[in-house]
Amino acid sequence: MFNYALVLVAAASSVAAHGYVQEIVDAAGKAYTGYLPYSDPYTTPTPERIVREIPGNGPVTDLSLIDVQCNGYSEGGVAGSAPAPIYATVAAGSELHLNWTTWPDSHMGPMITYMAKAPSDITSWEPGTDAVWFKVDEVGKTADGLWAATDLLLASDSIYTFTIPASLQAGQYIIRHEIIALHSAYEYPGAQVYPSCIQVEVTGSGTAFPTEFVSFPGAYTADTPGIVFDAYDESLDYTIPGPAVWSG
Ligand SMILES: *[C@@H]1O[C@H](CO)[C@@H](O)[C@H](O)[C@H]1NC(C)=O
Ligand SMILES: [Cu+2]
Repeated sequence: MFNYALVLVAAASSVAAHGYVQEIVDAAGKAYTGYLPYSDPYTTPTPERIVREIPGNGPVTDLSLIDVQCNGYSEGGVAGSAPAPIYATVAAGSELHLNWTTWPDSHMGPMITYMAKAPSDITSWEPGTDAVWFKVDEVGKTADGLWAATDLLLASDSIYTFTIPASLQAGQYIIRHEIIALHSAYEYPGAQVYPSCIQVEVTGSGTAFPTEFVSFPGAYTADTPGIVFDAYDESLDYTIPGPAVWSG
């Protein structure tokens, strides 16, 4: 049984602690509301979103779970990456702006974006543990010691922007975007992964497609560079986890 007032109190007190993508804006300025974990489940009729359902604003720390794919949880009511009912249409080569809820400045870390092409209808596809993901963007720590999250994200009004590779072949894709918070990443488990999966149809006449892919779970383990890291040692360079960026 859910007590709505208690849920609201819990949401209000934890919003300050973590976060998720609350809005997606395309290059033409069209805005799509993200999956809102503290209101969508209690709204009738259920709002249709382009973002796959997440349980809340908290992180995934066990990198072996399907939870690390789209932030759906493996235990309880939501499948690991249960499909969303609709998708956005975006042109190859165009920018997408991902609007995060206010990110706590204690949670420093990289922001990384992957894509995976759906072999069939995106609104029913679950990649499971298949190696289908390729990285299209990453931002870690600058030479000046500024982190993607929180420094750069806060400086841009909580908007993270990346470009759909211009030569990418058309089709339906999941965009898997994440912050990995490193404030307690001294050992494993410790790094906090905050993934979101956004469903899009990419248009254009491109023909390019990568040849190397990773899986989620699978891409990150305790031994992956950048998962265990002392973020408070400012002398350290940071290696962003995962494969090289594919830019088409
Ligand atoms: C981000 O989304 C929220 C909720 O829709 C909105 O209030 C806010 O203005 C957006 N931020 C920017 C910079 O557009
Ligand atoms: Cu937190």
